Amino acid sequence: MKLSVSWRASAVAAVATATLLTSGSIVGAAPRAEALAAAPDIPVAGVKAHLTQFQSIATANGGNRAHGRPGYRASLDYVKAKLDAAGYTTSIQQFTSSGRTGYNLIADWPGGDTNQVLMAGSHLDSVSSGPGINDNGSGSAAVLETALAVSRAGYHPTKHLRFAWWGAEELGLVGSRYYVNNLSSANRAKISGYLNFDMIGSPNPGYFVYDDDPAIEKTFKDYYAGLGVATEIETEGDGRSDHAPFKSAGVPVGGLFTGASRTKTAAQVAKWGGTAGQSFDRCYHSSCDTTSNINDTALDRNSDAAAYAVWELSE
Ligand code: DTR
Ligand code: CA
Ligand code: ZN
Ligand code: ZN
Repeated sequence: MKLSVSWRASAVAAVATATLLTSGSIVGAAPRAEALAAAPDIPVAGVKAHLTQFQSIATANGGNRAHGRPGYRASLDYVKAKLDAAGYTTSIQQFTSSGRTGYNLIADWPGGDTNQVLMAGSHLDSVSSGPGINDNGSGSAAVLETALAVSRAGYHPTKHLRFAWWGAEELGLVGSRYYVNNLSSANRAKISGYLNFDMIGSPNPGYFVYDDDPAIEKTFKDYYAGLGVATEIETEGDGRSDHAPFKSAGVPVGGLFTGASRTKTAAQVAKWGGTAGQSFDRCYHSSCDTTSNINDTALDRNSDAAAYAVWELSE
């Protein structure tokens, strides 16, 4: 669903009115007017343009963007160039896994209190069997477009913003674990939260919210409540993505997920549409995980939710 400006204005007005009418805390879920008003709509066309680039990179490099293969480093170089041009301070963290060199890309937005760092990230690597457009071009493209939206808006929140694209997640959360393990305890303590986006455009989508940190969970659920879209708690992957090393280190984490190889139930179809008895993503870890393996509505909604959470949690 394309969120028009009028939708946002009326939503802000509604929240403001509700505040006036109740003159107390609003019971139930409603996005905070300030954050809703501030967070920009993320153009899904911009997110899809990054997916097209990832697809081209995979096609030109043996059909994948896997750890240790040329397609991964080419994907990282693409993302880095966009961020450098947008004014980010970028750094590449190198590591070795399974005898091959891997890389994390870290992008810091200048400004904010560096004692309170809000992070958002996604793994950039695919499996070796395919281009990995939903898994996880979708999360990588959404995080990139959110970072570019921060730059376009000239947004300078209270907290310091840091974005990350992880290597070798498919080998076992290798890049994100390497990053967390190499933080000093002092620097680890400065991270106020980590938001993870891994598979957020599945073709037969569900809308799942991580239930790790209550405040982050509420932020995402409030956003979806504002859209009138039901969510479920993410249960398929506790510990199965890059939020896990941060959680193990005591960092508050959260994130969004649209489903992988589990099948969608009839009850879920009733609230989300799609096809019952079919996987959320039939091309999970397969060669068919291409740009045609994306649900644009899910990608759009989750990209907007990512931006809303970054604005809301960095004030
Ligand atoms: N580990 C992810 C896929 C995955 C499976 N369950 C979840 C839950 C939450 C996030 C991601 C996942 C991968 O294959 O990259
Ligand atoms: Ca959008
Ligand atoms: Zn995967
Ligand atoms: Zn993944």
